[in-house]
Amino acid sequence: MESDAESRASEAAGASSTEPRYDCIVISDLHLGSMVCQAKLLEEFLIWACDHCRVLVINGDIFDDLNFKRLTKRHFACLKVIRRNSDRPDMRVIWVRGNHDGPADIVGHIVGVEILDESVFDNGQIRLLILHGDQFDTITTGFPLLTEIACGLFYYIQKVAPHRTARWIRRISKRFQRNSQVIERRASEYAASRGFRYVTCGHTHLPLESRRDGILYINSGTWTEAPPCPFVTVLGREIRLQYWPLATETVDNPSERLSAGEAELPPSGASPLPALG
Ligand SMILES: [Mn+2]
Repeated sequence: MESDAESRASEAAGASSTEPRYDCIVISDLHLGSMVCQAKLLEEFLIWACDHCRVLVINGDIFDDLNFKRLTKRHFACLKVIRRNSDRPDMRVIWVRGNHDGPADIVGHIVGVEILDESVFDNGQIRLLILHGDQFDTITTGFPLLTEIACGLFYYIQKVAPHRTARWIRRISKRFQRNSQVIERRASEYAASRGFRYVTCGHTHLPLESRRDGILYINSGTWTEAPPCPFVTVLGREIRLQYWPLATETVDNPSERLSAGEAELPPSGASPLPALG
């Protein structure tokens, strides 16, 4: 029998039969094991994504930490979708580590798949550098314990008292937005130094598309905040930041799509709340 997620995903796929099969889809910051992970939506998205791309890249912070006791049934369901699509001849799943996952070799060993520090996607038209982005973060690399404490606190606040503390969160969010700009700048510089014109990171939890000195930077945000949840698609020479659930008007009017480099704002209702990478 079809699960709820499967039937919702096939509904979405049916509604979007004009959706192409993407060359590559990138998502990041799933944070499986955390109580703010949008696991139900993620499972539905993964089922759809596995049928709509040739390469699926999970760009870090797959897990919230290596305490797998925190994974719920729904979190395991997401892993199951990935695993059951991992051996297909027509699709590849690539795992890139994030700061919450721990070292690539350790988490790779536990999960039983190869986990990379960075990855390159190349369809002959777009060469995309894919890495989590914590490498460029002076806060998390400089103060790991502080980051961990603040992260726990932030999740708690989002879960327990999201409205009462909204003002405080907005105030501290300004600081993280600045951090997001640091990562955008340093990732773009790094990509340029390696001869790339396209780079995607996660880590900041703030979806973003920017162009700097001819480098297109896309941050794929997170799946720990209120939907719609962001993901990056590559098709031919077009690279885009999109949101799940898919906006039907985008599907109905493919000609209205933005081409690479044009900023696309999240649909109204998208939470601008950042979280700690
Ligand atoms: Mn993260």
